[in-house]
Amino acid sequence: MRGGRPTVAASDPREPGGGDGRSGTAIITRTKPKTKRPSLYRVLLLNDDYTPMEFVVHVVEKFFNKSQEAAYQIMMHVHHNGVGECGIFTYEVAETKVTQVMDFARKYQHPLQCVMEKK
Ligand code: TYC
Repeated sequence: MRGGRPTVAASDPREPGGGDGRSGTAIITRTKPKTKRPSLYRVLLLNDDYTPMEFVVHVVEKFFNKSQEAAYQIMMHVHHNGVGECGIFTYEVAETKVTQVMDFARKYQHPLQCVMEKK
């Protein structure tokens, strides 16, 4: 787990008189830097009957920085299972990948579909 238990300062009831004389107020101090992990999104390719296999392999290499071998495996996974993951990204990066793939497929008049889903 991340984040630490906040420290409570001042007002110690064991102190003679039962406290610091400041009417039970306490200061909560943060013990760790305030960091929030961004939500992550899977970018998926969907199968269709018309987009050539070589085109899909090229797309996966070009936009997801995969080797030809890895891209071929992903393409075949999509071909056999209907859907497959090309990568996991923060929202804006995932959105950019989807747009790039969809624009590229449209340019070559292939019906290839690319979508993102929250992890
Ligand atoms: N099913 C396509 C064919 O047989 C190949 C293909 C694979 C298409 C993956 C889209 O995301 C895809 N030509």
